[in-house]
Amino acid sequence: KVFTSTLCTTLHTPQYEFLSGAQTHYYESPERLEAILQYLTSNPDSFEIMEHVEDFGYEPIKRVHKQDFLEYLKTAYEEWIKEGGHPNGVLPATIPHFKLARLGKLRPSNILAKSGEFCFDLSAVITKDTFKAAWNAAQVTLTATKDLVRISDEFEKSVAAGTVSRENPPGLYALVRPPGHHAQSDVCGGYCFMNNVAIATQWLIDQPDLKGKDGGPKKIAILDIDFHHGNGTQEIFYTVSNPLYTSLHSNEDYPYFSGSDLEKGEGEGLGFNINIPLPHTTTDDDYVETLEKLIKDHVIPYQADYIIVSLGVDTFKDDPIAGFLVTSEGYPRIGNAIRKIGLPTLFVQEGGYCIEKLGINVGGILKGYLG
Ligand code: SP5
Ligand code: ZN
Repeated sequence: KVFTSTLCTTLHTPQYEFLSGAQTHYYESPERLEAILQYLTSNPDSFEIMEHVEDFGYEPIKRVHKQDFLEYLKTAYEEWIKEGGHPNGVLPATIPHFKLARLGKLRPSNILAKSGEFCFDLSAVITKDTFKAAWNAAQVTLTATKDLVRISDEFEKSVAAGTVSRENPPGLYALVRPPGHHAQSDVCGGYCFMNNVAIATQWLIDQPDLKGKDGGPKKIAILDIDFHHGNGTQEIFYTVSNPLYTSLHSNEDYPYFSGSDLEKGEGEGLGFNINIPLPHTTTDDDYVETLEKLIKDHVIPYQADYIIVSLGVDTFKDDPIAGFLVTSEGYPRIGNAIRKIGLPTLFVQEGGYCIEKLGINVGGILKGYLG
């Protein structure tokens, strides 16, 4: 089952961003979703598209993001225009590296100051409807997450009754944009504003009636297979032991300042943050082998109740802004490796920018998962 909404393709359309100092078109475009949706729609035997979106309100978002940051996302564009900012949208004017600002002593209320305080790069352009778009992506992801609970309960019953094998775990997919894994609790960047996966994960943990195997909250293992490290998801859960955050990503690319395998979590979270940086030369075989090892060594022993996948296909060999040597034949193998974990899984769309192959690559992972 695929959860999406037309708002994912109509809202949030910045005209440009800056890559290596050059002004380019905005790679994180509505066409990305249209391409994926078109592929899934033309495979009706495998995919059922749901356009129903439930409104979970502000609470689940506030559990992950700070109030002043959310307020900023909501009001930034209007203030920006009032101050003479370019209508393309808000981008940082000054990124605070000053000691006093770091200590939190200087927090000017001016939009030009806040644009840097709450954003870490030149790719997260805030337009008139960016808040609404990010809100919508979070709500679609939450809608899918609620259904994950339902299908997971059904799955457990069927397994107990012996009508379904554990080898065939159910799966759902949230087809959303803007993506989320670079968004931290109070900073946007890397095309991300609200961290959809983190919001969904925290919501599952927060449900009072959802009990895990040990009587505590359900346990979630996050598998981040986007080419870039999910600095946002890592930051949000760095000091807790639920969820387990795991990521395979490039060892020499954006966001540069996070993703080292020395980042293992802190306090109660120590050992629950697993980063596996990989070289640009990573092939299908390399990738699948590393993923299977990650699953065997870390994901299975964690004994999670659910898997949430940050699904990026910017690992693709022809991705225009990223890419390992992964081919379209590699994606079904990746999906199959995830299926073998044997747990109900929610896939949430993150990056992937090679429009012509997005459908087959995302579809490949999902089909590989379905078996
Ligand atoms: C969700 C997601 O995939 N966000 C990625 C944002 C990446 N933005 C900066 C990309 C920098 C590209 N560097 C090009 C190096 C060319 N070899
Ligand atoms: Zn990415």
